[in-house]
Amino acid sequence: MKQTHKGLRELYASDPLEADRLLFGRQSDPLTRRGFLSGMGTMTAILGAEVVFSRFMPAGMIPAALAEEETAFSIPGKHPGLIVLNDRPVNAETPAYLLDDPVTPADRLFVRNNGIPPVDIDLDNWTLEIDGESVEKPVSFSLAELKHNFKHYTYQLTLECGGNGRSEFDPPARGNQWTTGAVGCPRWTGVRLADVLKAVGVKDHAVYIGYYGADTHISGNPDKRPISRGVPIGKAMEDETLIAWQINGQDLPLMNGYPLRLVVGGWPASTSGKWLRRISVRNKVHDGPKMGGYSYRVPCKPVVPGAEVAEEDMCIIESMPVKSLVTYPRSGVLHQKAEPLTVRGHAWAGDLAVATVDVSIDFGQTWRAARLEKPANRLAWQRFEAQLKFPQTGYYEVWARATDDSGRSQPMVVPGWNPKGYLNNACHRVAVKVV
Ligand SMILES: Nc1nc2c(c(=O)[nH]1)N[C@H]1C(S)=C(S)[C@@H](COP(=O)(O)O)O[C@H]1N2
Ligand SMILES: [Mo]
Repeated sequence: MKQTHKGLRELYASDPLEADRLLFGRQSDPLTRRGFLSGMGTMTAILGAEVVFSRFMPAGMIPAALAEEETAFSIPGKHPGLIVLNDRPVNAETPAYLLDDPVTPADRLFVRNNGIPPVDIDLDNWTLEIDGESVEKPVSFSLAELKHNFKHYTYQLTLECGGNGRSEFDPPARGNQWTTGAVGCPRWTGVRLADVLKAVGVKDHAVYIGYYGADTHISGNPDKRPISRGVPIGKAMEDETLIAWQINGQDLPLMNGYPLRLVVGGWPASTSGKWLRRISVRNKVHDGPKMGGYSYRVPCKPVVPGAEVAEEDMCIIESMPVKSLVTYPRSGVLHQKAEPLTVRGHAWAGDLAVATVDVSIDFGQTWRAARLEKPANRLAWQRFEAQLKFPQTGYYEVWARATDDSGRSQPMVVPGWNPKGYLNNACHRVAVKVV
């Protein structure tokens, strides 16, 4: 929890009123905190409870629960075991051992916010606008219309942040220091983006879609958007690309985009817009915030670690690369030598399927094939399992390596350095002490 609250404590030390504004999510009278009373601010979300007497709390004073380094707190609707990497904005990842379920429970799905989530969501007046240069005529749907007018589909879809694994890059890349836990694969229910776009009428020259959410910029500037990304029209029109309102049969958690979000399986999760209010069908590559520069883009050609790369030599990340995660046993486990050890986890490969998963207990000298299940549907992760025997007592590492159906495997070491630390699909390793 050490790094967890650092940003927040620093901010309270340097600019307490600004910290208040960011965390409580609205402007207030600095003396009375009036204005914090209604709605759910980020602070409420972080503390997991409303600050009942917030009106009496001196302005600019950090809540004790956050000031104390070791105090455990969790994000409402989220498993307390998630590791909070940043509280400004809220970002939290899931330890590998908590991702063991074949279908990720909603409370275990990571959270990646670029801005401040919306407060006071009014479902009756929530609309989704479809507009842009490449629609016949802009159309607005209420939530009820969206749910009523189109057929519902449920798919299990892998959502992985493009920056998952960033913490391993050297030289280090700035941004959330994700280890392995910015990934999950719940079952999503919604309507096909393609059905909605076809109903609205898309022109032939459509190139890209871009989303707009109801979250606000971390600076508090209402004219700035935290993020607005998208995908080429071909990906948008795939059967599995959903406008979803449910995870595993329940409303989306607020932090995962309630009440409506895009889900684009297999692509960087930054394309899956949360708190979805608007989709623009563009006649060019979408140009919203975090589409250009170094955001979610990597050098088009490999570069030397630490190199300066010109913006025009950066390319947008599309399908995510093949990857796997050992979710059982938990790293650091003690294991009895006489017993075989069951190792299991998931493997996924962006737009592709996983063909094989191999495991090693001797630092990659020898590998053996794990049993690999078929995905529940296209773009869902696949379960693998292997029984391992250990020749003698001692320290081992179990390594897992997946290969996609085009023949590409995960690298053993951190792959292609890039300025912002995306696409680290190196093999996952867990420590096992055999006694
Ligand atoms: N409106 C909006 N959509 C967003 C984001 C955001 O900050 N705002 N973050 C994106 C990024 S970078 C990721 S990795 C995923 C994270 O989804 P999750 O928080 O549900 O796990 O949401 C994406 N969609
Ligand atoms: Mo992300």
